[in-house]
Amino acid sequence: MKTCHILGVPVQTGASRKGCIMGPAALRTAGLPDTLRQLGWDVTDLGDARPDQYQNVNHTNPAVHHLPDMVAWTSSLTRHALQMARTCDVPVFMGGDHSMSAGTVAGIAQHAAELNQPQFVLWLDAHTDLHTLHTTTSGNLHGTPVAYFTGQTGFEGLPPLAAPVDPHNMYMMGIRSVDPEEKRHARDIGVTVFDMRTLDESGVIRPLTHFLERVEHAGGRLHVSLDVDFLDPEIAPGGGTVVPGGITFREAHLIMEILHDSGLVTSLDLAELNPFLDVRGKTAHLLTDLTASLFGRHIL
Ligand code: B3U
Ligand code: MN
Ligand code: MN
Repeated sequence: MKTCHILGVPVQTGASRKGCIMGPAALRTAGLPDTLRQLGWDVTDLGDARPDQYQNVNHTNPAVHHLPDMVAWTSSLTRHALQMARTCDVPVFMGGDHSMSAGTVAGIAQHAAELNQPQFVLWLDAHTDLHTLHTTTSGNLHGTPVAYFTGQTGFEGLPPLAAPVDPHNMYMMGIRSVDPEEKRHARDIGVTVFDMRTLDESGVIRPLTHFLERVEHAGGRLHVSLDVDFLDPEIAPGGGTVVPGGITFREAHLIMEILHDSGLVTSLDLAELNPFLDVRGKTAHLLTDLTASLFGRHIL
């Protein structure tokens, strides 16, 4: 039986709106752990993580806020993620705002380096989250994890990375809100962005299978990071930075089913669920159902 360890990550200081702290509780209420058990997985819920000790860190960019929180969460989550990756088949991180991924991906990538396998990341999001501490104008640190874990400069005060993810192994889907500095950055470092125009023109299957073939060919490990705002706000209202024109219900399930069938996914983030903004648990249930599709739920 395949094993899955689930960790709650109640962090909300990377976002501008409060509420993501309740994300793990909402996903448990929606039945995520039991849903995976019913699909035949050996599931252990590790409870909620805590940040490490806070330290005084300042930054020259006055917009940046809650940097000590991100530092404390990143060091804690890097350790947790590494440990979980060593001890189960598929770690799942229930956020929590997307600043969580600075730590989860750093730890997961460290494990891939131990195994001598390349780490790939599929970033499912309306945003590229490619700011550094210097380029962010909102100062909301959930807009920075990708630049951090791909090893870009401009993260003074954050833990040094043991194993940065190669930007060429970084694929993004659903992108439709990108700041000018992020655009430049994406181009400069060579991440692959399947924006909404690409998906409208070609559908979701072609870019996804192209990506999965690359992962398979490279013998890579695959981390999926799912931000609530990847999805259209009509089906997923429970996010703090929703953007119109997102992925539909059917596209989202199809993506998860294709990911499952590939057998390549080795870890998962569920980020940015804000139950305070959700409508009767709709988004929490959708995330649970999408995770079920990723873990092998079939219609027939
Ligand atoms: N790029 C903008 C908006 C944003 C990024 N990530 C989220 N929102 N969730 C920023 O604030 O950095
Ligand atoms: Mn995000
Ligand atoms: Mn987003």
